[in-house]
Amino acid sequence: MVGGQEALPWQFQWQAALKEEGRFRCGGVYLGGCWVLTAAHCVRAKPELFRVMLSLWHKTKPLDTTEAVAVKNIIIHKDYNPRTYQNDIALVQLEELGLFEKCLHPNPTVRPVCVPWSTLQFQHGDTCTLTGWGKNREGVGSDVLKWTNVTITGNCEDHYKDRFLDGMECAGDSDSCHGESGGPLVCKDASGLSYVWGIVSWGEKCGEAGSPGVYTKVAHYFEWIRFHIGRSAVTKY
Ligand code: 4AZ
Repeated sequence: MVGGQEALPWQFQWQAALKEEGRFRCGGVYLGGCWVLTAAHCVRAKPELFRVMLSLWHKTKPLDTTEAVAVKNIIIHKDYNPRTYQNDIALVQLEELGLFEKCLHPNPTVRPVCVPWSTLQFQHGDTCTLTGWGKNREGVGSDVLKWTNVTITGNCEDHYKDRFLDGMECAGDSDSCHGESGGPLVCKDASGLSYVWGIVSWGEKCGEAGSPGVYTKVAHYFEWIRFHIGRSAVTKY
């Protein structure tokens, strides 16, 4: 992340981290039940190789509340295109605990974010919050979770031309960078509810004025998410 400041432990309770073979790979966001949302380009390996970390703050030093959960299944959008990054979205289904139909121990430090149901809920000019452990301007990843405000922008077609495709969103001012991928851009509605508006996907630079970061526009995939989670997340949470 270019700019931004360190979060407090437990400040962003929906934040997830994906580790692959024990190494930090990407961000993610908890949707409730046994489901975590991330970018498709983050999870191009077998489920067995991943662990989802929740209630994590320092990348390598877990808190007492940190949970590391195995992955049962990964659902990558069938139209994900690794060349264009279109449909860069994936659902990570967590492994259940023992006999219970639950994937987490009771943990008040982990809470889900809402999934936006309409692409009109937030718009150009709205300020939202990006969180992650990605690289700063010097190319160094952060040990502790950081956050920054970003503004949803409308100038992406102008800037990225035909690389800006359906299901993508742009945001600027502060910027995401390598290591933030899969993590959330969260917007609050007037009543204070938090929605995952974007998933960090790609960009040509980090933190250059006039070169916005590109996000997967989650509202565009509401039906896809609902189809795959079905009633499981709703009934189990
Ligand atoms: C990356 O390499 C990356 N500034 C993520 C986001 C952006 C650029 C690069 C957007 O994962």
